[in-house]
Amino acid sequence: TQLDNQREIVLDREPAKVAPPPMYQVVLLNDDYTPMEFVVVVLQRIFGKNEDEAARIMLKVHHEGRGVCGVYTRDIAATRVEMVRRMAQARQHPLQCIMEPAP
Ligand code: TYC
Repeated sequence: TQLDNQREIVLDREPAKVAPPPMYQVVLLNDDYTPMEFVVVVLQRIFGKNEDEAARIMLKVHHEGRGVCGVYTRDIAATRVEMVRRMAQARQHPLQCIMEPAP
């Protein structure tokens, strides 16, 4: 709190620990139409994966129905979800991307 912070200054204590922000996982969902190569490019461009890791995540989604692309603070997760949606829309692919609280 503000009062704790003032006491820290006056008494020269260590700062109170602050709570870590809530984290969100960005999840890709499988569908029957989006090309595998497009999903790999999305994972490379938007989530910074190398080709091997991107292919691994894409195949996990393909086989299991969903897969985590990364875990971020709320705003960064929301921005990346929107970037995936725009990239998919631009090519008319039905690729779905969601965010959910990290367990
Ligand atoms: N199932 C798609 C296909 O067979 C590939 C795919 C993978 C689509 C991952 C979406 O999130 C996805 N072409």
